[in-house]
Amino acid sequence: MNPSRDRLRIAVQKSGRLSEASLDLLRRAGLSFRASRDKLFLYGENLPVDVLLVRDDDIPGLLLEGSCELGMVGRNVLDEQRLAGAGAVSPQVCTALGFGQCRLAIAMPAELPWDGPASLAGRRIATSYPGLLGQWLREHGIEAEVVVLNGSVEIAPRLGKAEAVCDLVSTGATLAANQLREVETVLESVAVLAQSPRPLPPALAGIGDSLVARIRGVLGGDGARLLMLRAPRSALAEIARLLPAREAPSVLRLDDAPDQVALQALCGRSLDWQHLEALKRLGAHGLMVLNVEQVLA
Ligand code: PRT
Ligand code: ZN
Repeated sequence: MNPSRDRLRIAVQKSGRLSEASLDLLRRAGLSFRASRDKLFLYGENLPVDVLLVRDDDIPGLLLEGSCELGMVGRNVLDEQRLAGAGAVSPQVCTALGFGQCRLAIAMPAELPWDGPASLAGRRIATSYPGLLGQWLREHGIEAEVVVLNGSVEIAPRLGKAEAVCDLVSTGATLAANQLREVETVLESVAVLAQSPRPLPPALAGIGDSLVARIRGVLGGDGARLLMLRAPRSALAEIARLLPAREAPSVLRLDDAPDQVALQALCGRSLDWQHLEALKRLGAHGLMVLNVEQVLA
């Protein structure tokens, strides 16, 4: 950690599955940036925040050593490195980010018998995640040989290197193309916003809090809708009961119609046509639904 630093650093994947969504989230949190000539940094233009572009595997280490205060990385990478690390400290998860969903799963060639986890006993399992797989095997009391590979795990059975694999899966197409059958889930993963376990220097703490709050705000707005309507005052209680609202609606008095009110309610993504029709039946009119861009709690 450099105590003289007055700009916060956030690490994101330089080029890969998480890159675009990570940068998009930062833009939606209000950060605008320009690239450095060597393309390793994005300089924040309107906030004292710089984006470090790195391999995803480097992000937990950068957070641990304090070279970056925040990072966006798959839970799979974070948990694997936590298990591999000897130290007690590890980066803290601030929030899940809603992209990069996948699962670390065990798969076997379709022709091999599967009768539950015990079928893996004595087998060789190829993986890039020895820490997570090892933990799962211990939890299930299974002795198997873990074969560590850094890539192309799914072809290990065909090469005779292993009888099973433990790899990331999203659609399952890669497993199917290699005639592998998914049998167990070791970890459900998603990209997360992680924070360095080191205390932030005072100059950076406020910036960090504000960036995390903004990111939470963007995520909180995801799928949220603002419902606006007018209704008879007498129907208010029933309307409030029906709304899939996140909090109590705001009710405004109308000077020109004392028996009517205007109502605003922040609703989740479950607000649908059935709700609107039911509200109309209760006497609501002038209904409007707007998508919410940001929420700052
Ligand atoms: O270069 P760098 O080290 O930064 O990138 P990388 O190649 O290590 O990572 P990358 O970009 O492939 O993945 C980054 C992160 O995206 C992972 O750590 C996961 O958190 C997340 N993620 C989400 C995935 C997948 N989905 C995924 N499907 N990571 C990898 N895969 C691979 C999987 O390994 C397998 O080869 O996609 C294949 C399976 O996909 P399906 O759709 O056929 O099931
Ligand atoms: Zn990687």
